[in-house]
Amino acid sequence: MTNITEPLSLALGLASFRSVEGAESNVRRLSDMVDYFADNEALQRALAAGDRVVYEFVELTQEGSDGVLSFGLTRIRPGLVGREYHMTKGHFHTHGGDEVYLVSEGRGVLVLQSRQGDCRAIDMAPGSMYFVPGQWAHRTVNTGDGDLTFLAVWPGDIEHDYETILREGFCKQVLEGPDGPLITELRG
Ligand code: M6P
Ligand code: ZN
Repeated sequence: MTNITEPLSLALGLASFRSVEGAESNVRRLSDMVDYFADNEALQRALAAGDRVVYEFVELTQEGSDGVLSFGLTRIRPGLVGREYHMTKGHFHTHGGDEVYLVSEGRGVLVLQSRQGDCRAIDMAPGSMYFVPGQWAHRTVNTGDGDLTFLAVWPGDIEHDYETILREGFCKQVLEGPDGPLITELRG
């Protein structure tokens, strides 16, 4: 948890975010992603070769309901588990709360799913921003050959709900196809 009361300027890199007092570093490895990737056999095969990092993020979380913002930088390494690209777990915000992304490097797909079952997949590219309305679950997928790095900004008073995604999965999967990423509709 942080309490930032002075103006701040940060380069969009994990190291500069980590240098802020109170920054929380998170690493998600293959072993943290069991039940998230669809092909469990492929996940177990990959794990046997080593528990590699799928993504890292550094968060500067501030608590408060008076317009306080939290923000973080996420870097997803390139890679596949079976035919599925490396991705974040993805989550809903328990009581809503919008989120904004700004991509600094890489190529990817933002998968969005509303509580009513609407489903979207939006291409992500450097220099573009993405707005996630509060009621939509969000997952980011690295479809490129290099890192996918993006800034995220969200309200200080949200809570993350991973349970719904674990239970129900996402409505779309992003898979490697013969001519690039292939987005398959699972439902919705
Ligand atoms: C971004 C934000 C964070 C999120 C992180 C990792 O930084 O959306 O809120 O925690 O990515 O994603 P996840 O929590 O789904 O693992
Ligand atoms: Zn979020």
